[in-house]
Amino acid sequence: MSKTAFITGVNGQDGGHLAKLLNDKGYKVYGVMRGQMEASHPRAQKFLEEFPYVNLVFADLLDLSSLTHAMQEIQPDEVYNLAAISHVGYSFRDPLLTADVTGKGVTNVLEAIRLAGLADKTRFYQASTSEMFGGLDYNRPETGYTEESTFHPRSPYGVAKLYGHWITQNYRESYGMFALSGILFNHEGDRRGPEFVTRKITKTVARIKHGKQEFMELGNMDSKRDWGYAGDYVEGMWRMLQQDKPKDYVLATGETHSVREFVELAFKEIGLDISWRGEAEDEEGVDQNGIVRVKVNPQFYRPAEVNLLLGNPTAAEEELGWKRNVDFPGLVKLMVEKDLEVEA
Ligand code: G4F
Repeated sequence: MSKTAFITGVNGQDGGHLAKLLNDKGYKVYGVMRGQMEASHPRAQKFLEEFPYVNLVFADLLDLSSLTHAMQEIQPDEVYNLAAISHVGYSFRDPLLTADVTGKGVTNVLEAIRLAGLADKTRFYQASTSEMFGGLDYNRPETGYTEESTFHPRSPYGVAKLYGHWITQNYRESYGMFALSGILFNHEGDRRGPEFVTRKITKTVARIKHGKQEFMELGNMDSKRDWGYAGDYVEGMWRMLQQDKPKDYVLATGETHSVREFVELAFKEIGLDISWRGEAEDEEGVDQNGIVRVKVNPQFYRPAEVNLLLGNPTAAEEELGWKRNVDFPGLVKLMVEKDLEVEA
């Protein structure tokens, strides 16, 4: 008998990668799309063109009854809670909605599983995040954050995710549920939304190559992230739920790179060498022909910033046999190549 999976946030970046992975593994896949949409809604139609094997469920993370009905009907073996307000910058503008969706929404999904009488059957994955660590000097180990590192979130998003992380642990301890969190460092790819810095850069580089734009505007370019490929990370999510006992894991590459380095590599893909002049808000990236390609716009700064993220995936590698396949240059290349096609 094939297993049944239920994915919230199925139309997000990770949702798409995971739906494909689970379908390839023979799962029957259900995915939640938010709100009162019908299957005939253009957004649902577009999604189904790419993922015809996903059974769409119209429920809402803020609505416990819709989730409970879905659990009763579907009786999933595995639930992956990927839905969230996931843009850190946006969470400063709408901290309460972020708390409701990204934080309280996790309890709604856990409660729905429990109320449907599935606490002993259904395995639950929570999408926790490296944003919970906060990147502050005092809690940053030389070898990268692990499952044991201290949390100090630096955004309403990070705070809401930390609530989701602890409530997952609480349901595991209180009700004996097979509930765990994957603490994932930044993961990107050709399904990434353009509001995130990597996709914004690769999309703009492609537009510059095709003569549609002359330069890009960015915020903090000193920020460093541990960037991996989302397609590799969903395999790790699945492996976590196949363990004998529920346990949280970090997924990361173990390397960290600045936004500036990402910019340089992306421009190299279209034959432009960027050099830098000026400082802080006056910094500019100039190509070998003297044309300004990168400017700083403080509009993209955040009220509090996570300056450096570096993860240590040793436990996941040793205990789950997980490893990433795409390295940093490979990630930049695949994203630029995709955007060169899209923007052509
Ligand atoms: O791409 P970002 O918006 O991702 P961020 O904030 O690291 O969050 C992502 O990774 C988390 C895991 O650690 C996830 F939990 C979260 O959901 C999301 O997927 O920004 C990366 C860095 C930041 O330091 C930001 O300040 O890039 C800096 N940045 C500089 N200029 C910019 C820009 N970020 C964006 N989005 N846009 C800019 O123009």
